Amino acid sequence: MKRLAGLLTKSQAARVIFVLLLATFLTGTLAAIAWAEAPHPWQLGMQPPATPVKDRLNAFHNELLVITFLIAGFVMALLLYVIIRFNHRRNPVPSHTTHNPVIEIMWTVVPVLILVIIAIPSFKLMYYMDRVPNPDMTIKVTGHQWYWSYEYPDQKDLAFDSNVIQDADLKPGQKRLLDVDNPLVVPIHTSVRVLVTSTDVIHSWFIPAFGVQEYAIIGRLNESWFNVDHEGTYYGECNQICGINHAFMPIKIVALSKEDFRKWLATAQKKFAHNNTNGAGLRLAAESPASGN
Ligand SMILES: [Cu+2]
Repeated sequence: MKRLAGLLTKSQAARVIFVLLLATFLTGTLAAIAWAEAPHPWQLGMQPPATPVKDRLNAFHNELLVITFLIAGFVMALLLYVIIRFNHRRNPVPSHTTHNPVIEIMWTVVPVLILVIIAIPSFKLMYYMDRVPNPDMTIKVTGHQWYWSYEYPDQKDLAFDSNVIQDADLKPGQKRLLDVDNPLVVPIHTSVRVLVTSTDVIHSWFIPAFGVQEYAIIGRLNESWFNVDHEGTYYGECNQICGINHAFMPIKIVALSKEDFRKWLATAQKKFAHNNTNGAGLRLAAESPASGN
């Protein structure tokens, strides 16, 4: 140890200590960003993933975090080195060098390479998120000021609106500004194609746990998809400022097993029968089957 201390000057020792502290800080921070089981106050990181898209988004996010920390750490170390080594006291006569072609080429080429390394998985992920080649079912989502409506075109045109539950009507356990009267119900392990549109202004259908965020634009049908891998309730919100009640059009999705979904479908088709056009294209009061409840 004495020999080691003899080898290092004071400034070198300070540098070693700095690097060790930096490494400790970086590993500590990265460990703290590990998964959380459920959302809780002061949570760090994103919601636990419920779809393969979100899985990949999380993995990519973590890779980027490592790259970002490495770059920030490197730049910070360089800055501190310059401050310590070349300050006025230690280096009274500064060098007048203004150009160094090798360094200039390096600090141009290296960032370009880093960006290319990031761009390749990024584009792959974008195409993966874009659409699913063979969807098992389709859901149409329409944004309105200020609620969502959902249609199941392959389930006898099942259709209903989904409105926020007002504060005064909240039952125990229901989440304020997140729970709705009629959630979107989907089966798990099913590739669901989502078609998103709007009837008035631009909205955005955003489900963090699914990694789905799709603009709802008037006269356009935007496409996205998800395949939920476990049963549960997932919340989202309109995340495009769309008017005075923008904060009051949440999204609630309930993912059920395929069997439970079929049961729900049977009741929902009765419950929302008054919305059902049965493919006739025209909604006639006389033709509507009696409502189940
Ligand atoms: Cu909106």
